[in-house]
Amino acid sequence: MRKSYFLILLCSISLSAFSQPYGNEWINYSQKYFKFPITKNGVYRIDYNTIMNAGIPIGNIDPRGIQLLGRGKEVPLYIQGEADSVFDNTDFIEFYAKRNDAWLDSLAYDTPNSLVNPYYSLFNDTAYYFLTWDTITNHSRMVVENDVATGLYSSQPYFFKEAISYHKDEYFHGVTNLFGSYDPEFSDAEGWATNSFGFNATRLEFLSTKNLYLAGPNALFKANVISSSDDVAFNGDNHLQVNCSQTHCYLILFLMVIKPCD
Ligand SMILES: [Ca+2]
Repeated sequence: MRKSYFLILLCSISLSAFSQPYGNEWINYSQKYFKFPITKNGVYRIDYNTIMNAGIPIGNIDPRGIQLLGRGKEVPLYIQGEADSVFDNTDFIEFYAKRNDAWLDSLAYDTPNSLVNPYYSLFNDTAYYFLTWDTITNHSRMVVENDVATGLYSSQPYFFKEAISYHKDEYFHGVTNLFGSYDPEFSDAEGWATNSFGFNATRLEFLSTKNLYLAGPNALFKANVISSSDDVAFNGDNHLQVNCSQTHCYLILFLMVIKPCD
């Protein structure tokens, strides 16, 4: 009877493993991939000498077949001089790349919406990008605009700009049990935030909104606030209150009074 249970369990694990993707299906094992780290958002250029020094046989590669992959997607490229199918020593590759923020971290949480800081990764700020090539000549490319009549456009009175302020001062371990142990999974209120502040303390945060256009529509304000009070053994858990007015928001930490049991 015990053997029967064992066989059923093995079959179950086997079916489960084959039915799920591994996450590396994007790799074509007949191609070579050169990987490089990105730690800062921005526009990057890879020139002929850099490619040669990396050992990529660029003399044998049609630049139209060059492809860049990063953060789970193909990255649109601008390749100067690729139309002649030869990567000359004055040609180059340009692209926009982003470091690793918390774009994938929500998957580590029991509840994805519990992600505290979407701008700072729990693990690493380095994203690796992969350069490869094949014989296909219609990979993702930047659309080149040659519009010279910019004077015909009228200027806009305003535009929306995102101002972001985030902190990575202290790591909060999230929900604890009655014994103070942390959940092994990533849980509510777990992640990087400001230093903690206690009862009756005040915390001020300033967000720069340079060149504010007052005649425009209202701005949208969003804040992620976590509370990690675990003071129940002495005074009862603290509660956090967030208040916003037309001009500013403020946080209040107040004490929950525990009514003694009858
Ligand atoms: Ca060329």
